[in-house]
Amino acid sequence: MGVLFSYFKSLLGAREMRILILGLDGAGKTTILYRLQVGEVVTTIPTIGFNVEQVQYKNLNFQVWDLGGQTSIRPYWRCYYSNTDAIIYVVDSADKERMGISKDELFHMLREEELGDAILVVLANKQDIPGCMSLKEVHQALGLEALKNRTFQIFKTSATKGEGLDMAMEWLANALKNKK
Ligand SMILES: Nc1nc2c(ncn2[C@@H]2O[C@H](COP(=O)(O)OP(=O)(O)OP(=O)(O)O)[C@@H](O)[C@H]2O)c(=O)[nH]1
Ligand SMILES: [Mg+2]
Repeated sequence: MGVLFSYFKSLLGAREMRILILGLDGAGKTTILYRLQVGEVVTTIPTIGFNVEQVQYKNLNFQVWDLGGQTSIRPYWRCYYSNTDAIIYVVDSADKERMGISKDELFHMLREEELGDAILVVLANKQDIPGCMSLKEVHQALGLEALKNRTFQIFKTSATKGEGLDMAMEWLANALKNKK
């Protein structure tokens, strides 16, 4: 019995987590995906469709889906929602004009039943740009205080400088472990 139990436990431990990276076009999603995967800044072009990569963090395996964020592509995000363990929602902290649109897309997405259990990580990205919104301002502009019954956390990042991502992934890895 003990052997069988540890067998299933190891199977569970080996299960790959499914993570979606979402956010408006130009927020830095693809840059973040490849920062996580290869640890470097890659030159990106706007994503038409998606990129999917295996990412290892600590002893966890993630299957990370990075979906294009252009207006015409956003309606397709929902095709990828099922079995999602976590969402990394990326915001361009310097794009003040579109913060409202980013908020609307975020809450529209969170209303989807399939994402009811998904952990949420918000990344206030592009913190290296002078005059960008602070973490607190992004939190407020996105109306995150309205989130109820959702495991979530917000972090400030600079994908190009490689700052803040480690902290966010550390938190996410722990949150996912606790969820199992
Ligand atoms: N200054 C700065 N630029 C960034 C940062 N992260 C990404 N960028 C730049 O922002 C631009 C868009 O980045 P992408 O990663 O392609 O954006 P995306 O969210 O994947 O966009 P779509 O694929 O169109 O949805 C690129 O020129 C990146 O180099 C950051 O933290 N700081
Ligand atoms: Mg992209």
